[in-house]
Amino acid sequence: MVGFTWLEFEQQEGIATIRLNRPESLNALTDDLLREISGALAQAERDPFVRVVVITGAGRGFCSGQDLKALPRDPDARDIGAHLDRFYHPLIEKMHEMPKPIIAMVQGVAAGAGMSLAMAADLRIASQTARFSQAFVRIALVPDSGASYFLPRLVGIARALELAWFGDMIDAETALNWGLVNRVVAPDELTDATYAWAKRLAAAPPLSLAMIKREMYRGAESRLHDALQYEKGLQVAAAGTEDHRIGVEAFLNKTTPTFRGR
Ligand code: T3D
Repeated sequence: MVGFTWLEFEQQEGIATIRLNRPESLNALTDDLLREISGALAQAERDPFVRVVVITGAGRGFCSGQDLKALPRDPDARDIGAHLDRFYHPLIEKMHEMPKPIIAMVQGVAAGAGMSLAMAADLRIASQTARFSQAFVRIALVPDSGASYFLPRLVGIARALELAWFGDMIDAETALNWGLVNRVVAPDELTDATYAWAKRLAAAPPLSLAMIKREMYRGAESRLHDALQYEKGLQVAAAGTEDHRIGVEAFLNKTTPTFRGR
């Protein structure tokens, strides 16, 4: 297993946990940390024993976005487009395309690209302490790292514009009401609630989960006719798996299936 400096990577019972570990800056994203998150995801994707990924932050925050203290003082001295292409885009695309489910476990603040990171996960469970901000406008930037893609899909265009134009912080309850997070739980229940879902997903048929992920994201972008055709292709593949046979047999025999990912 590759070692990491800026995050903790643990693996247990089919669940890989990636914990950003720069708590003094609320886990602000440096190039090194971004490189390590991509590396940890690649490791989790390759490892056949990993079925689910949980991404979270150490300390009182989830992630405060780009480390503003790590930027060159002279804005002309950097190419932000190249920086996004090199460090952010591969990570966000990897999360979106990775066949395994990713859960963001959010405590405290998720701001700027830190909020994008949470939105690029498939599910979000928030502590009552969670807060979300499209902080970009506060430093005269625009939402990046997939925010313009994920945010309107999660909360609708009017709320996406409200969040992006004002850059205000919203609390966990608002995030839940707006559809930005799946669940809000008490701070001391966050870990249990997250790993209860992670364990259920780790025990579910992995090929079905992978196809459901592709199907849902594709469906959200397609016309109905195209979505129906795409669903059909995936369903033909799902029905041909050994796990499908195992699932049907278990149902008929009133037993609990053990899925094999085949
Ligand atoms: O190449 C590119 O730039 C492309 C990518 C851009 C994407 C982006 O993410 S742009 C948006 C970057 N993020 C922000 O603008 C958020 C900046 N942070 C804040 O506004 C506030 O810190 C928070 C609202 C997130 C939290 O406030 P609060 O009061 O809970 O905590 P705090 O005291 O402000 O922060 C605690 C420490 O973390 C503090 O350090 P100190 O004073 O104790 O030494 C603070 O400076 C540090 N910190 C927080 N956010 C960042 C940070 N340090 C570096 N970069 C940060 N983003």
